[in-house]
Amino acid sequence: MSASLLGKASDKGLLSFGVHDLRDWTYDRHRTVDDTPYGGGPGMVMKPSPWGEALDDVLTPSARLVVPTPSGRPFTQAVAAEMAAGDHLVFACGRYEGIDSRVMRHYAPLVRVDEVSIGDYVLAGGEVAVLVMIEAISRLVPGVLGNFESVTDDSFAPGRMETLVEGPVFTKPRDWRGQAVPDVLMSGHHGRIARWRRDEAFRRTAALRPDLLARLDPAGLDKHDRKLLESLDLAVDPGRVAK
Ligand code: JAH
Repeated sequence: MSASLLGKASDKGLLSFGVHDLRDWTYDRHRTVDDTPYGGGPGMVMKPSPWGEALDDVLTPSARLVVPTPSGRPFTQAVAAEMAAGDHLVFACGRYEGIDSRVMRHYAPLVRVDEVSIGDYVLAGGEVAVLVMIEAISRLVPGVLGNFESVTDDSFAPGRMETLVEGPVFTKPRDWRGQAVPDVLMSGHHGRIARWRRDEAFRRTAALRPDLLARLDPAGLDKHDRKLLESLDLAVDPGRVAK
């Protein structure tokens, strides 16, 4: 968090970060944070008491509590944007099999509590997921990116008519190891370039993210879009693409 984009944002005073060691809120010789799960089963669960002591100290009335877990609601660009609007985020990183569920319930009446997942895989703990979220959230804070256009132009940026993944991008040289940049990008025809990029975005989305295509708003499709979608090998019926 002291490197690159986040480090610069923090140097500029746009954001600040703090990190805490949960064991600072343990009072036994072994600084115990885990115990065996009620009901049996493998692994260990994080004890509620150190979390309660820590969060009582760290949370503020305007804070939001964010808990990374594979069983959380999906962390999306829209969630990142919503979190970027907040003034204080507290991330509670679990280890082992996770945090005693009563901790999240205890704080829910006091602050906004979100259990979130950054994807369907299991990490060794929440820390890396939190770094991912911090980066996604921080770049949406005004001034952090420097280039406002890069935020609004994002394929996942909320408020866009359609949500497609971006097509391929190219830079100099025009020819590289036997591959030329597509002619249309060298043509200077801005309308044709925009259309080509949109077609490529549809093709790539159909191939790799049929889930996104299935959620497309039909109001955002013109005749050309519909024809292109019909030509694609879709897992879903093109007539239903926009549900
Ligand atoms: C693993 C606590 N969605 C990614 C993700 C987030 C958190 C965890 N795993 C994956 C995790 C062990 C303990 C959290």
